[in-house]
Amino acid sequence: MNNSDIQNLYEWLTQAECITVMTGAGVSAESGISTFRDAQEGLWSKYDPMEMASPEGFSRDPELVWSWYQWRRQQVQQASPNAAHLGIAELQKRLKLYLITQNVDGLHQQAGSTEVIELHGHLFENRCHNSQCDYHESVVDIEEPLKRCNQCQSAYLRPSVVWFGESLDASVIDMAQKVSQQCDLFLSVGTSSEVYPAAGFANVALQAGAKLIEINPNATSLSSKVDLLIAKPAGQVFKHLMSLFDD
Ligand code: BJW
Repeated sequence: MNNSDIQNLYEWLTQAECITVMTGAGVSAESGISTFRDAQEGLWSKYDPMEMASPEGFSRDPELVWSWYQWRRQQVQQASPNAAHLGIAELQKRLKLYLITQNVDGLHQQAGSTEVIELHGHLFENRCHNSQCDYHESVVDIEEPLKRCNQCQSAYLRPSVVWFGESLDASVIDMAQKVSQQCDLFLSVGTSSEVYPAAGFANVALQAGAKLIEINPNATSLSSKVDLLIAKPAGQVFKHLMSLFDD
């Protein structure tokens, strides 16, 4: 690891007045949770996103999609926050830092982060697939089979996550937009920056004059625009970074 990159990261973070961090699946990779687009192990190398993460896919085969999400819930239930989740939570205690995540795994909250702006929903919540019905419930039993909604008695319950073609919660988008515009440092961690509107928030920050930093072992469409690129796994970077706060 290049020590001067981590030293720069430390200095920019501690000198910033307001920081916004955007995380994606890569921040949870070192906790053993699959990413989506990594070539070898990413979920989309084995599963078709339009079958597993779209309302049309769920309507075609609800049993298949439900069982895939139950499997993902098991994977997350066995995982713990890694040094990146823990480091971000610690930074939030010391600095003015907003956290936006595309992840649905809840590991940032487990690590101690608060007021997390969750763009794509929550894995451990179900909601009714009928958009006219407002039924929501927390997941208690991750082995429960697919079931119909108790409230409307007709549609199936589904994970309370945002699939392709579905709108994100308007208040959540507004909040993400606001904190991206406000910050003077935007840190992108472990996202391919391919999925919108999430991928657009770095550009919002850039246009508002913020510095951009990316932590990702692989190049993304954001990499050419950043002021500092740290091409290493996020857990390793945060472990090193947080040791500088102890000195
Ligand atoms: C590490 C690491 C380590 C590995 N350390 N790093 C504008 C332009 C073009 C298209 C659109 C647009 N606006 C909307 C769209 C359509 C669509 C979209 O963006 N499509 C693109 C793919 C082309 N967007 C939508 O449909 C969104 N809805 C919407 O905009 O509504 C209005 C609308 C609808 C229709 C048309 C137009 C407007 C909804 C998007 C919902 C995304 N849902 C998912 C599933 C969530 C539930 C679940 O978890 O199952 O969200 S898909 C999946 O992708 C998931 C993720 O949150 C999201 C982003 O993935 P992420 O986090 O970036 O993961 P990866 O795997 O891609 O990348 C991991 C990265 O980590 C890699 O770069 C690695 O290198 C790195 N890494 N190890 C650090 N240790």
